[in-house]
Formats: sequence, C-alpha cells, structure tokens
Amino acid sequence: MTVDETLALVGNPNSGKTTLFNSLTGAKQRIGNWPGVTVERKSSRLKANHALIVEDLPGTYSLSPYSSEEIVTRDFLFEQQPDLVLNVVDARNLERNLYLTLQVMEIGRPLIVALNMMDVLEKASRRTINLKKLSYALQVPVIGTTATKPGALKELVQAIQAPLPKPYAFPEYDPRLESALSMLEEVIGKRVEADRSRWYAIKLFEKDPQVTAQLALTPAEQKQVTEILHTAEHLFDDASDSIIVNARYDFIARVMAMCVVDKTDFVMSVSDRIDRIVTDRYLAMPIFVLVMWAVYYLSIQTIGTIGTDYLNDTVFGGWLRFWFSIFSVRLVLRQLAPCTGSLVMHAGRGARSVTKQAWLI
Ligand SMILES: Nc1nc2c(ncn2[C@@H]2O[C@H](COP(=O)(O)OP(=O)(O)OP(=O)(O)O)[C@@H](O)[C@H]2O)c(=O)[nH]1
Ligand SMILES: [Mg+2]
Repeated sequence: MTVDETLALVGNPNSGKTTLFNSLTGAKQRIGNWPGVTVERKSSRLKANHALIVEDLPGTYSLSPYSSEEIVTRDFLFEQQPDLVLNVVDARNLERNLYLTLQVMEIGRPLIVALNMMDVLEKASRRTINLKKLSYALQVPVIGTTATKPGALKELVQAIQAPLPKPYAFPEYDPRLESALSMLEEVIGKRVEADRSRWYAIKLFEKDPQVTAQLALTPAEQKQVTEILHTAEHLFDDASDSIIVNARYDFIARVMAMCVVDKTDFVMSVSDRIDRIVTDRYLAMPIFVLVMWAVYYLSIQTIGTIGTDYLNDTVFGGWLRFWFSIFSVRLVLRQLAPCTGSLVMHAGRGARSVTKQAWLI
C-alpha cells in the first residue's frame, strides 16, 4: 500500500469492529457487549503500517439511507471511497451478516472479509464454516479472526497489506434481474462513473429516494425506468424493492449451502436411534422374540392373571352375582305375581272349606 491509504471497518452491530480496530491500531476505543456502542467514525493508524488509516464505522445491518448509522457508513463507503473495506462478520450469525456483505460488495470497493468470533464458533462446535469455499463463493479473501486475541491477527494484517485483484467482484443475482439492471445502467448512461453504474442501477431498482433525487433523470428517462421496473415486477410478481431483497437472500442461501456444515443436522433423534437398534440386522430378531415373550408374559402371567382373577372372583363371583340373584328373584316374582295371587286365594278358600268340614265331623 502507498502513503496514507484508508481502510474502513464495516459490519453488523456487535460483530467486533471496535475490538478489531483496537487490536490493529493499538487504540483504546470503547467496546461493549451490546449493539450501538460506536455511533460515529473513529480513526487511527495501523500498528504494522502507519501509512494506513483505519476507520471504525458504526455498526449497521443495511446500507439504506434511513438510520444515522446507515447514513454514516453508506456515505463514507460511497463518497470517501476507502482504498480497502474490511467487513467484520460475526461467524455465529453468518447468514444475517452476509446481507450487509452483499450490499458492501454492490458498492464495488476492494473488500476483505474478517470472519470474527472464531473462538466462540470453535468452542460451541455446532457448526463448521469452510473459509476457502466461502472465499470462493464470494470471490473475496476471507480470513478467520478472534479480535480479542491481537497475537492471532497476523494473517489478517498480511492480507490487508497485500495487493488485491482487480476488477472487484459483484454478487451476481437472478439473470432476469441482471438484465433489468443492465437496462437501467444504459438509461443512467454517462451520468455516473462506469464502475459505480451498477450500484446506481440497484438503488434505482430499489426506488431509493436519495439516489433517485441525486440522478435527476429527465421525464423520458424516468418513463423508461418505470417501464423497466413494471416489466420486472410483472415477471417476478413482486414489488421491485422486494425482488432485490429476495435476490440477496437467494444468493446467501446458495453460499450457506456451499460453505456451512451444521453438525446438529447429523445428530440422530431418539426415534432415529431406536429405529437404528430395532432394525439392526443381528439384533432385530432377538428383540422381536423378547418383545413377543414380554407381551405373552404380561398378558398371561402377571397383569393378565391379576385382571382375570379380579373379574372372576370379585366382579362376577362377588357383588355382581349378588345383585344378579336379587334382580332375577325379583323378576321371577314379578312374572309370577298374577298366578300367585289367585293361588293364594284358592288356597285360602280350600283351607276354609277343610276347616268347615272338620267342625262338622
Ligand atoms: N469471544 C470473542 N468476543 C469478541 C470478539 N470480538 C469482539 N468480541 C466481544 O464482542 C463485544 C462487542 O465488541 P465490539 O468491538 O464493541 O463490537 P462492535 O462491532 O464495535 O459493536 P458496535 O460498535 O455496537 O457496532 C465485546 O464484548 C467484545 O469483547 C471475538 O473474536 N471473540
Ligand atoms: Mg464499535
């Protein structure tokens, strides 16, 4: 690097930018374990090369022109055009952090990714990230770092000072979106420098109010832009700003699938483990016999016998029999009631006549 070049640290809040800034420069900027600690730019010189000014920027999730952090970071990257951007990515939240990485890449500045918090990732040992593949997928150098250990940053310091390849990679999205972006670049024409026209096209596609105002297109050009956006929205059946957001997430999904291995994906569930044992070539038959014997033993010898004995002795042999006999006696009596009445009457009459005759004798 030549005299007084600039290196900008960008990244999500709490990804470790200021810790890395302090380690690289020897400064003592405030760090904190919560987002939004750095709210304005801080600069200092690289310890290993005083000709390099390192800028610590506020943490941000996106480069939209809405919050103050977004505006400070976006303006610095786009207006000041740092010689190198160091994107500090929290390795624990790679997917979310890559959303900003893509937006930084869209700006087209030379970029290095510092995959920070590698110590935490390694300790948790639930996920492995293949840094070489990540570098290949993004087409930018990726260096694993632990910002809290300044002694382990040699590789990063070397990469910062090494010449970077040109031209710098842009993330390539859906071909239909890419063709709409090239048409927008044609409309923008020579209003902007060639290496920035893609960023302006993306911002026009996103309907970014700041860029739309800045470009000051003629009514005819504005009409062309509207037609391009309408065609794309019709093709994707979505609003143009969502098309860009989805394209970034699709890109990130491809990168994640290529570079990240989640070890939890390979941990077997309890039911998988049981399946594995009971369907084992050698164990399956003995387990089957054991289960059948257990079912037989339980139903015939233990629970089954206790149950049948209880039903026979207590339920059917005891109180159910008692109630059944009472019920049957009552039923028989009720059926016999008319006959019994006349029988009693006739018996009474018979008895009386027998008594009468006895007296007469
Ligand atoms: N274990 C571990 N902790 C880290 C590492 N890098 C940073 N930290 C911790 O993460 C917390 C946030 O670090 P900062 O440097 O303040 O993060 P920042 O990106 O500057 O945050 P903002 O300024 O809010 O955007 C601090 O508690 C750091 O000590 C790392 O590599 N490993
Ligand atoms: Mg900070």
